[in-house]
Amino acid sequence: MNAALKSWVDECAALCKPAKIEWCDGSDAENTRLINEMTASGVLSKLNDAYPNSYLHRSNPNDVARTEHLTFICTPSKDDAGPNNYWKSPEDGRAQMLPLYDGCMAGRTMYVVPYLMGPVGSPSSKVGVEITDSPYVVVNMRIMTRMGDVALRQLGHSSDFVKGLHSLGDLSPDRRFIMHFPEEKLIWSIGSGYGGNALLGKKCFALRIASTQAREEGWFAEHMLIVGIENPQGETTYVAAAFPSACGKTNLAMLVPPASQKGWKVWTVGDDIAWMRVGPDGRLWAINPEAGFFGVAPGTGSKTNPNAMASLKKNSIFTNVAVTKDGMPWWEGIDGEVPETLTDWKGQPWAKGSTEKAAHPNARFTAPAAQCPSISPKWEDPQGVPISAIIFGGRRARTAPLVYQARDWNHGVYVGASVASETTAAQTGAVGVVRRDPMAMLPFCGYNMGDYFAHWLRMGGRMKHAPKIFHVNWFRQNAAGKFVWPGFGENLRVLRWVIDRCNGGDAAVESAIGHLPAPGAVDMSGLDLDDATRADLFNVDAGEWKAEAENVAEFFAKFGSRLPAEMERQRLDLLARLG
Ligand code: SAT
Ligand code: MN
Repeated sequence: MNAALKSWVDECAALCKPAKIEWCDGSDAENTRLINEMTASGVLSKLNDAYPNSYLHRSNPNDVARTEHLTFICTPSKDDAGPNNYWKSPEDGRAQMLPLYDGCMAGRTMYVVPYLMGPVGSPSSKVGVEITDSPYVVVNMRIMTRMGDVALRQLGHSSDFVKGLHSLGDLSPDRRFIMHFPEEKLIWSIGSGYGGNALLGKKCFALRIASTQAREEGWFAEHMLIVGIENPQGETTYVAAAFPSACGKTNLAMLVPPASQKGWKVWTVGDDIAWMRVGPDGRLWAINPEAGFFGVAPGTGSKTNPNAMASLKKNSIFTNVAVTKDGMPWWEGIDGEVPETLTDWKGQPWAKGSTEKAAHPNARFTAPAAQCPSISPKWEDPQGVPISAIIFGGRRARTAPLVYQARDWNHGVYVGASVASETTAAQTGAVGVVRRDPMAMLPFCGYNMGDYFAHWLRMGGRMKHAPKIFHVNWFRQNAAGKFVWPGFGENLRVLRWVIDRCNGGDAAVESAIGHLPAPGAVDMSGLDLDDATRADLFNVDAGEWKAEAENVAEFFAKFGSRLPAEMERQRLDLLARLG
C-alpha cells in the first residue's frame, strides 16, 4: 500500500465521514456491480440493446455544464492566478470548503479512484487519484482514463500524484465550488456531478494543474486535438489544433476524407487535450492523456461525424439526452426522422414540434476512444506522436482568411494568443460578439496567461524543429451572411496545404498577417465556389486587421506587466506591415 495515498485517503475519510470506503480496481466485475447498483437506484437506466452496455443518466437540471464563476485557482498571490482566473488565497479556499466537506459523505460510499492520464508506461503519463461519492463519476472515469490497478502499478510507492477530492454535496449551486491548489497538486470540488466539474482528470488535472506543472518542467499541457494525416503514399504527418468551443474540434479530430480526397486518411489520436514534450530529436511529441471522448451529443450524426456515431454505439454513457419510447438515445441532429414523441432530458414527455429542446444542448456521450473507427494505431504509443504543425482557429464571419501560416514561432505565439471566436446562439448573451480565447485555454490555464505566453515563447527556443504554426477559419461568411466554405471533410483540403508547408512546400505568398496559400495551392477542384468567393476566402483587409490589432491591444492590457514585451512587439510589427 502506498503510504502517501493511504494517509491522504484517511484524512479525506475523517473529513467527509462516509459510511464506507471502496478502493476501485477498474475491473469489469466492479464496473458491472456499480452499474447494477445505479440502475437499481435510478441514477442510470439501461438503453436499448441496439446500444449494448450503454446507459442514460439524467443530471440535476441545475447541473448541466461547467461553472466557470465557481471555479478558482488558489495561489498565495492573486497575480499568479492572473486576470484569466477567479482567485482565492489557499487559506480562504480551504476555509470555505472545509465546512462543506465536513460530513458530506455521511451515509454514502467513498470511492477511491486511482487513474492514469496518458498511455501505460509513457514517460509523459501522470497519476491522479480522485476520491468521490458519485458512482456515476467512477464509471465515467473508467471510460475517460486508464483507471484502477493499472494506475496504482504505475504509481508504485511514489507520492507524486494529483489529488482530487470530489463530493456531490447537496448539488446546490450556492454550495458548488471547484478549487485548484496548484502548489499542492490538489483539486477540491463539491456540489456538481457534471463532467468538467466532477471528472477531475480532465479539465482540472490535465489542463489547469498540468499547465502549471508544464510551465515549471518545460512542456505543454494544451486544449488541443491531435490527428495524423496520411497521404496516398502512406506517410503520416501529425498536427495538434486548438479551437474555442463550437468550432468543430471533435469533427476535425475524427474527419472523414470526402470522395474527392482519394487515398487520404485521417487518424484520431485525441479530441480534446494534448500533453507535448520536446524529444531528444528536438521535435515536439504529443500524447493524448485521455482514454475516452466526452463529446457534445446534439449536432452529432452520421453526416456531421460518422466516427463519433460509431464510437458511441456501445459501452457508452449518455448524459441529459432524450430517449425514444423503445429506449434509444436521441438528440437534435441525430440521424433519422424526429420521433412523434420522446422523453426529454428532464424525464418529461415531449412531442414533435415542441419549442423546447428534447436533449439538453450540452448533453454528452462518454465513449471509449478505442471504439473510434479512425483511432490512430499510435494513440497509445508511450512516445506519443511527433507534431509537425500547430493549428489555431476561431469562428470569424470576416477578418480571418480560410488559412494562413505564422511567419515564425514567436509570431505564431502571437497568433495563438489572439485567437478569438464570435459567440453563437449556443451561448447566452449577444450573438456575433468577438471573444478572445488565447490558445482556446482561457478557462483552463491554471496560472497567469501573461506568464503562459512567456512559457510559449521560451519553448520555441528549446525546440530544434519546432512545429509550424497556422490559423484557420472555417466560418467565413459572404456579404449575405452565408458560410462560404463547405467545412467538415472538405477541411482536409486546407490540412493538405498545412502539411505540404511543413514538408518544405513553397506554395505560399507573403501577406501582412503571414504566409497565405499561393493561388491554386489549396485544392478547390469540384467545389461549387465561384472565382470571387475563392478569392474572398483568402482576402486580408488591412482595415479589418488594424481594428483587430486594436482589439488585441485591449485584451493584452489586462495582463499589465505580466505580458511579455515580445507580444506587444509582434502586435506593433503586424500594424507596421499593415501600413
Ligand atoms: O468541461 S467539460 O469537459 O465538461 C466539457 C468541455 O468543455 O469540453
Ligand atoms: Mn474541451
